[in-house]
Amino acid sequence: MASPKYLAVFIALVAVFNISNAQGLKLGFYRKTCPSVEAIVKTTTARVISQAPTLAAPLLRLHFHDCFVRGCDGSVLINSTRNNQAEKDAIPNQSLRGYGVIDRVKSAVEKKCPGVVSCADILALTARDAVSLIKGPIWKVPLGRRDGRVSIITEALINLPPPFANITQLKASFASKNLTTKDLAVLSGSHTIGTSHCSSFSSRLYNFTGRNDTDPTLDPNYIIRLKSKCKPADLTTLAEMDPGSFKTFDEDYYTLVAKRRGLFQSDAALLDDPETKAYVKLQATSHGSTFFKDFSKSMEKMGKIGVLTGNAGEIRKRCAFVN
Ligand code: HEM
Ligand SMILES: *[C@@H]1O[C@H](CO)[C@@H](O)[C@H](O)[C@H]1NC(C)=O
Ligand SMILES: *[C@@H]1O[C@H](CO)[C@@H](O)[C@H](O)[C@H]1NC(C)=O
Ligand SMILES: *[C@@H]1O[C@H](CO)[C@@H](O)[C@H](O)[C@H]1NC(C)=O
Ligand SMILES: *[C@@H]1O[C@H](CO)[C@@H](O)[C@H](O)[C@H]1NC(C)=O
Ligand SMILES: *[C@@H]1O[C@H](CO)[C@@H](O)[C@H](O)[C@H]1NC(C)=O
Ligand SMILES: CC(=O)N[C@H]1CO[C@H](CO)[C@@H](O)[C@@H]1O
Repeated sequence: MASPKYLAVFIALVAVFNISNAQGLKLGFYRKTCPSVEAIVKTTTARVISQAPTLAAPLLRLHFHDCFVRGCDGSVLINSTRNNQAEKDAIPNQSLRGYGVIDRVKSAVEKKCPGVVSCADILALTARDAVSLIKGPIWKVPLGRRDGRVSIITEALINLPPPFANITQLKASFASKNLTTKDLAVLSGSHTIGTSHCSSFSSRLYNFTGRNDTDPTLDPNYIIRLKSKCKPADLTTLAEMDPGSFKTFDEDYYTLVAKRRGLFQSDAALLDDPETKAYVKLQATSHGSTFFKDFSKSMEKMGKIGVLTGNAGEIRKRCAFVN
């Protein structure tokens, strides 16, 4: 009788199937446990964005910073404690905003379905809704992320590419998250919204190689304009990344980069690789013919990085604290 052997194979298959199932996110994950979650997130986000459209950018960036450090597990939201310095306190995070919005959305969801929806899922939904509310694309957000219990300051520095990263470093950073060179070109288009502190790019204006020089890859006319906005050693002024339309999600970013007016070295670096360069030129000349479609696809991929599912992690009650 071969049945014990078949039984073993069957059990093994079930185990494998269950594991791979547990690792997947699902559309409508909360259909039974919190059917109104997407509506609550959307209404609350819309209320915020209609009053303060500039908050859409930081909400999108929060999701990115969450996903690139320990996966999309809400770890970016955890506060430091006496014994632990969290991601929040790392240099790249010092310019993050929007935590209050996430808390507000989470409270609204908790009121309806206490202890059910993770902060990581709320972050993913809020980022999506915020972008779509400022005329950006809308994308599917499969749900079922669980919240992590760990947030470590040094991991933010290691995992988030700095604004002075070159193309090799950027491609490697994205590849380490299973994102492609195309995803890099596409997701960089996020810089069509939002603002940056002068300090994130002022070396390009004043001291590029330590000899009081400028970055030769930056349009000299644009340098004049940026210098009038950002004085040397200015740590507080904010510059619009896509001047004139920094509150609207559009394809202008690629027009700027193609004109050598990308704000960061990491933006300019997209012209240093044949694939990313071709993408920039295509979107610049075709008025973003495929940008929204591409962006939706890449955001869905980003939202799946290193997620915790099944029984892993927890559903945090308050996003700033592990339970
Ligand atoms: C490719 C590598 C990337 C680098 C080096 C980078 C770097 C930066 C820096 C330095 C800032 C300005 C922070 C400040 O000084 O205030 C910024 C802002 C921003 N980034 Fe990125 N970023 C990258 C990719 C992304 C991705 C993938 C997204 C979203 C999916 C994103 C979304 C944003 C948004 C929306 C802002 C504006 C935030 C605000 O207005 O507060 N970035 N980024
Ligand atoms: C978490 O820390 C932030 C500053 O990093 C602070 O503004 C906020 O009040 C803290 N949250 C709570 C609930 O203590
Ligand atoms: C990118 O930066 C790394 C580290 O500084 C350096 O080793 C590499 O040569 C640079 N690559 C390019 C293409 O500039
Ligand atoms: C990338 O994909 C590999 C192989 O599928 C997987 O082992 C790894 O965990 C993934 N990394 C991330 C950050 O998702
Ligand atoms: C310019 O950079 C060099 C080398 O990093 C540094 O020693 C110098 O202090 C900087 N100059 C100014 C004006 O910040
Ligand atoms: C750079 O500029 C600073 C401040 O204006 C000046 O003190 C320094 O001597 C200059 N350094 C060089 C190498 O020109
Ligand atoms: C929003 C936030 O938590 N910002 C923190 C970033 O890190 C600095 C110092 O490391 C803190 O002072 C900020 O509160």
